[in-house]
Amino acid sequence: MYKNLAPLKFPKDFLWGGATAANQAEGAWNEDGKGMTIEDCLPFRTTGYEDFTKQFEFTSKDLEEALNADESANYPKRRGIQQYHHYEEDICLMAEMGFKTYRMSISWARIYTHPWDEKPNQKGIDYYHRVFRECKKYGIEPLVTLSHYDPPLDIVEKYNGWYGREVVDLFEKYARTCFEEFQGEVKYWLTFNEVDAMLRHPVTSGGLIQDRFEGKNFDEVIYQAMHHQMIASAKAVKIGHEIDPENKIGCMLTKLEFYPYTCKPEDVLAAQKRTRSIYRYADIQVFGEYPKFLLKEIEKKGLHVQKEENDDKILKEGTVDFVSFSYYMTSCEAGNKDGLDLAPGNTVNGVKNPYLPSSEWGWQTDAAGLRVSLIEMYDRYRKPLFVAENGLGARDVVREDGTIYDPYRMEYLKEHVCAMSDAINEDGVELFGYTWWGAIDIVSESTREMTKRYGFIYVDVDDYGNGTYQRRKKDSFYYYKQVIESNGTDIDHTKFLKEEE
Ligand code: BGP
Repeated sequence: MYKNLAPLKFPKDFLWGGATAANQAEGAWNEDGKGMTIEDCLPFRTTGYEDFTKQFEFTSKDLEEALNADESANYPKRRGIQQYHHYEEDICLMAEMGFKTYRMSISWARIYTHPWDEKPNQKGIDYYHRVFRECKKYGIEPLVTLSHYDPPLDIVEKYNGWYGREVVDLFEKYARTCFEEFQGEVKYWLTFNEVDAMLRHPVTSGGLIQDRFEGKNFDEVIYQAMHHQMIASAKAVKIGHEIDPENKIGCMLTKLEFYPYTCKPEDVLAAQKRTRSIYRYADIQVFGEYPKFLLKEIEKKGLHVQKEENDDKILKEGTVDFVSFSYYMTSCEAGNKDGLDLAPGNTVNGVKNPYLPSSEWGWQTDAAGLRVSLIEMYDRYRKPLFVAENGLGARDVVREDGTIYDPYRMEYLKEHVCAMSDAINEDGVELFGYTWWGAIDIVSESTREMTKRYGFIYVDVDDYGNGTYQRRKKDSFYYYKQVIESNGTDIDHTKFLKEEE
């Protein structure tokens, strides 16, 4: 359990809040002119993934099945938690906790039914105006992700996802529409969620279905698609600044931290290499050019990444204002993993750390690792940092009296607040906000379960869509309210502790 070294202290305007993603929360997958996304095609599969690399396997056959599925089929992202019809209630509950900010995403397919449409889908635009109006009502600052794992299915089918260079222009049009339509309502933006993730799960991040690239080096396809996303991100940043100089636009990466399994130099080298790999693309978004180690990797793999004449200039002109990231857990890495226990993490497998506890899904909780990560990223980027995702997925139980007693979530939050405070007050890190992942229970990205619950607000729906969708405050709802009210200084959770049932 991480204990803070220095007295707890946060900047007076620290942006406390919570996060969701359109594809995991909105539901209403085919309502009011929304086009299909790849996420609408991911079926629920019995869980128990020990190997996280398997969770995103997806073929053209799976796509065919999804397109021909009837109402009885179980595609959890199609229903989410029906936030499309509950957003007022959800935002009101967030306001009750005292949120200063709400990180959410806009679904491209809701803004343009088909990405090539001349005109945007007015009903989709109107929905987000309503959401931002609710946020404003409570003084909650939206932090909006333009692309959170839900590329329109149209680009998958017509351009093979982000592999097609045409998608850059389509995304630029979408980004421009968002910046123009929501000017004055939104000033904090992120371009791509977990920008490095395409290298681990290309289907949801890039709309890349491997069997559609017969005869091609799929590695090369991914690096090409990543290049297109980098160009799109840079163009979006430039447009966002031109349309509203008030806009603060950040990148967002999956902050994974790999500790050397032993002090053997080979383990140290292996851990450094694996941790460094997550910075490949955030480096481009921050520094406006490919880092040497990524160029070296592309060269050594013998890959060819097609660039267009002005691409270097576009990257240089589209660098971000701040760096945000997701952080859940840490792993170990070893030069030789034979015989070592592996442990799953956020879309990765690592060597199990014998000194850390594990969640029911095997993710190893490590608040000190958040402090390590903050130091590492601030030293690397020297830009303001924002924790865009941090949270604990757990199996919550509704007790006899209807309450949901979740001391494990309070403890997780408590120690990560301590770690952030020390990073700020001991290590000089500039950190300006924190959004807990999932502000409210939502469909798990990797397993598509509801059982893996993150929220301070319980939603009555199960893995199969059964339930009332009624919202209910968990005990941790009141704890987070206390943490926010005290600006992170009153983290004592003992008054919330009860007898285990
Ligand atoms: C991150 C995603 C989020 C969220 C989170 C938790 O990778 O950005 O969308 O899902 O992981 O993961 P999961 O939902 O798989 O437990």
